[in-house]
Amino acid sequence: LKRVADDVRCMPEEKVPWFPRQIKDLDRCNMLITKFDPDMDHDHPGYNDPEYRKRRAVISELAFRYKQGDPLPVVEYTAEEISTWRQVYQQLRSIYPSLACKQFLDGLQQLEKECGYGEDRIPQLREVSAFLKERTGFQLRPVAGLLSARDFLASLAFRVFQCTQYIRHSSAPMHSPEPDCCHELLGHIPMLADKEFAQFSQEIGLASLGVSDEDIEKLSTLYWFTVEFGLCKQNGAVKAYGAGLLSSYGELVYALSNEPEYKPFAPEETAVQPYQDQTYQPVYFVSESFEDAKMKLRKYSANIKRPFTVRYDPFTCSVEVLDQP
Ligand code: HBI
Ligand code: FE
Repeated sequence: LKRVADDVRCMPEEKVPWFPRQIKDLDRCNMLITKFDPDMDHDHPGYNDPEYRKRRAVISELAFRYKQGDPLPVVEYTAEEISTWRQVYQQLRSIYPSLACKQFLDGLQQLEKECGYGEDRIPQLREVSAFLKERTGFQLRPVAGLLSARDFLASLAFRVFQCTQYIRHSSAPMHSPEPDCCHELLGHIPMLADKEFAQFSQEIGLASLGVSDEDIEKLSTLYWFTVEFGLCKQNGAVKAYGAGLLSSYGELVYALSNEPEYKPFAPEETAVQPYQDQTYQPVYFVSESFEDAKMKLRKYSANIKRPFTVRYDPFTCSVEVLDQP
């Protein structure tokens, strides 16, 4: 294997989009998509609430200023914010035992025991990141909102999860058009404490580095139907592991009812399935296991056209770029 020089003249296909090589480069992966944010989206429950928008601006600023390696910012949440969290926590917590997969329930139980999870306070990213680092090597970094798929996926290659720190508007505790801390802390974090799932997430990230916009779109759709809305079989029953489901009472109940269509997870097909970001999914994909999903994803990724291969070096937290053998 030959190392590819950074100099683009050495690359036959010059059109390889920039991608982060070192964990520090994630400071440049900060392209926000504003379509669901409360300053832009007229349907956002906080659009007509100047206080809420001011609060969001303060918390956004913490994320904009953050550089890799800085201590994670601590937010002192207000009584109103904690009350929103409590409602979300109580309602979801009551249905997890029957609807969530085993890995999620294990992770959540550990977080409740060791990381201060509970209905009375909103966990801080700093303590959650330290917890994950010990379990699976994942760490968090603060982000001000929805990121571009390319930037979001790239961070996963480094086992970095970009995490929002604000909470949804108090008038709509059961729904948020954009990711918020309820979605991250309840939906994503318990799963990221699972080794197999963490590996799966990093591999989607590695597969995304430097690929075309079309391939980003497909990987993003795969991410959507697995990490966000995935179902899996467990002891003969179907359970939820997707964070979009595990942070939405309504869709979690719906996804595991008789109403939606189920299809077996098959990356080639899943990657081109149209999806919904405004309402419930019309179809969900069911994995046999994370092991199985990971193997299928690997096979899919190996077929993505890229004039080089990448390998993550955990000692230096960097991506090695190698010529195709
Ligand atoms: N940005 N902050 C943030 N959180 C997400 O979960 C997220 C994102 N950007 C894109 C995205 N998720 C996915 O829908 C895929 O496009 C990768
Ligand atoms: Fe998410």
